[in-house]
Amino acid sequence: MSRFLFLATLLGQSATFALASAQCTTEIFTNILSSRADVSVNFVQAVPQNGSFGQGPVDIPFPVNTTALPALCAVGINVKSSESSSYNFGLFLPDSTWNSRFLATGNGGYGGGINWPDMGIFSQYGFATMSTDTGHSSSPVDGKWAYNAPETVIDWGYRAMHGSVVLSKEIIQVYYRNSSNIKYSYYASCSTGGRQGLKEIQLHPDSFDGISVGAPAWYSTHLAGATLWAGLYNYPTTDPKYIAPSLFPMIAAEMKKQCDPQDGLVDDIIGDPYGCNFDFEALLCTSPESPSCLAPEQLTTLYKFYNDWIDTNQTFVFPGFALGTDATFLMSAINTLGSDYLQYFVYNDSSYDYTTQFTYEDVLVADKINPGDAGATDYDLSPFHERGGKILKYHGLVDPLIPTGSSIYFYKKVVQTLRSKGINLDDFYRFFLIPDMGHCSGSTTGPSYIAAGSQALGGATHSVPGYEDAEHDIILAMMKWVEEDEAPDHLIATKFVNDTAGLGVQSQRPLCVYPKQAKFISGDPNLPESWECRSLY
Ligand SMILES: *[C@@H]1O[C@H](CO)[C@@H](O)[C@H](O)[C@H]1NC(C)=O
Ligand SMILES: *[C@@H]1O[C@H](CO)[C@@H](O)[C@H](O)[C@H]1NC(C)=O
Ligand SMILES: *[C@@H]1O[C@H](CO)[C@@H](O)[C@H](O)[C@H]1NC(C)=O
Ligand SMILES: *[C@@H]1O[C@H](CO)[C@@H](O)[C@H](O)[C@H]1NC(C)=O
Ligand SMILES: *[C@@H]1O[C@H](CO)[C@@H](O)[C@H](O)[C@H]1NC(C)=O
Ligand SMILES: *[C@@H]1O[C@H](CO)[C@@H](O)[C@H](O)[C@H]1NC(C)=O
Ligand SMILES: [Ca+2]
Repeated sequence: MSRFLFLATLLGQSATFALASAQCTTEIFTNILSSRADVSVNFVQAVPQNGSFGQGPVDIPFPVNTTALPALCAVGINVKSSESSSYNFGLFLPDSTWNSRFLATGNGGYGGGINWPDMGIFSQYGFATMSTDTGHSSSPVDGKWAYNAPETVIDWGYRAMHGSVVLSKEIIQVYYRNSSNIKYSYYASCSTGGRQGLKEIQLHPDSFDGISVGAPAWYSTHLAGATLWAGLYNYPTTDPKYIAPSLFPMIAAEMKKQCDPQDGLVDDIIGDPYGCNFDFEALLCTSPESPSCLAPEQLTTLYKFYNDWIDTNQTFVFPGFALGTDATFLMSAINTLGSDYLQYFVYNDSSYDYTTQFTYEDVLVADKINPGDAGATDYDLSPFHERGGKILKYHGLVDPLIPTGSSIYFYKKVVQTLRSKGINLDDFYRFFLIPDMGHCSGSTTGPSYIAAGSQALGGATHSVPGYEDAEHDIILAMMKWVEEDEAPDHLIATKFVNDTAGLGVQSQRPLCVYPKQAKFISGDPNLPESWECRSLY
């Protein structure tokens, strides 16, 4: 029996075999996968220490090579998922630095492409990492690929992620044949990536021991509807209710003025938007000539953006945005993240005129069709709790794309579902709001970097330079909780000067386990010890 055939017979077995060190060759992977007629190897490439890898512009969402990699084996795999669909996934398999752990990462929006950049970051910790293109190729804001492609929508919904996770684990077990089994499996990603992580543990609680998910796009049908709605509130531009983009800075300034102090410090950061009883009427024009103010009709538009969408029969549809969030992105134009979903995922009809036809009824239609069963809407996370899984979730408090309130809503729904089963969420699911952070990463002045998915830091390969520990790095916090049963009672977010690691730390601040929040006590506000996690009331 040839060595390759012998290896192939190991597939799926948990035996540890002492053979030569792992070989990064096409034959190895072809043989590992020889029993799977639906699977083929796209490429296998050995990347040297400090090497780079990527697929260039064909990987539309991630065209830039990830650099400074540890020595690893880069692998591309294709899986046929139906008669009319297939998906690809990529693996980074570190050579001698493998930490005996697996970590999967996800995608953004409707984007199709392998997330080599985040795989690169997480491989720096020693993880064998995986990302799937979810079965198509597109930018995050382009949903046209879903037209007439229901099987591809299923791949995007959950099938590509799950199939890739299962196959990756099998490949990894065989590839590292002189190592122990995979000790732990993890997930880390944001946005659609957050949805993918929650969906995977809802469908397959055994897939991961721990997940770190940010700003999850978990309520696909309602999120897309609300995204379209936000643009339509402010449409057409000739309507008296229209707010021109040039007015948004003035609105933001009024929100800062009224809502900044509630966290105990006036510092240009709204740490407690839900504790702010905002007086919208302060924005009203005091005379017809006032240059920068709103008419009553315009105020109505703003009310809608910052309040829950309640529709027919007093039904809650989706949360509004947190006070302090910049409405420019969603209210300056009708965003394809909303309109493409209705046209291509729901109605399969590019002539569907959302500008005149869209109402709450369309959200109900979307729920009924449930494109790709993508929504991570199963609030009963008890199976994941029972298998010992841990969830670290976070959401920026000025997320202009996915309302912060949608993560709060999900959390509360899980509380409502599990409390009667005697499950305390703090035992397995902790949630952090990040003041001043936008969608997944980025803040003006606030500390928001925690080394999470989609948070690449300038001047660093991974983690929080100078603070590579479970208090500052959410990946290490997740590992500590899973592997040492030590739950984080807070995290500390970091702001580097110019968001560049080498320039030093500008400020750090605790992120508190929801519903606690950081209140300023005294001292230097840039130091975490000047803040305390306190209950809301
Ligand atoms: C397997 O790993 C052990 C420990 O790292 C090493 O001593 C041994 O030489 C390896 N065996 C082979 C066949 O690579
Ligand atoms: C790593 O690669 C980069 C880019 O090729 C190069 O500039 C740098 O000197 C290398 N660093 C080391 C330590 O080899
Ligand atoms: C990116 O990496 C790929 C694979 O190693 C390589 O073929 C390509 O030349 C790289 N592109 C750039 C711009 O470095
Ligand atoms: C989508 O629309 C096209 C064009 O009208 C039609 O040929 C196709 O059957 C539709 N597909 C689905 C899945 O409804
Ligand atoms: C609203 O309630 C009425 C009366 O119960 C019901 O007939 C109708 O279908 C409801 N509409 C929606 C959109 O839920
Ligand atoms: C930070 O960026 C600004 C604007 O690009 C620049 O003027 C400033 O010099 C930078 N500061 C440092 C310490 O590099
Ligand atoms: Ca403040």
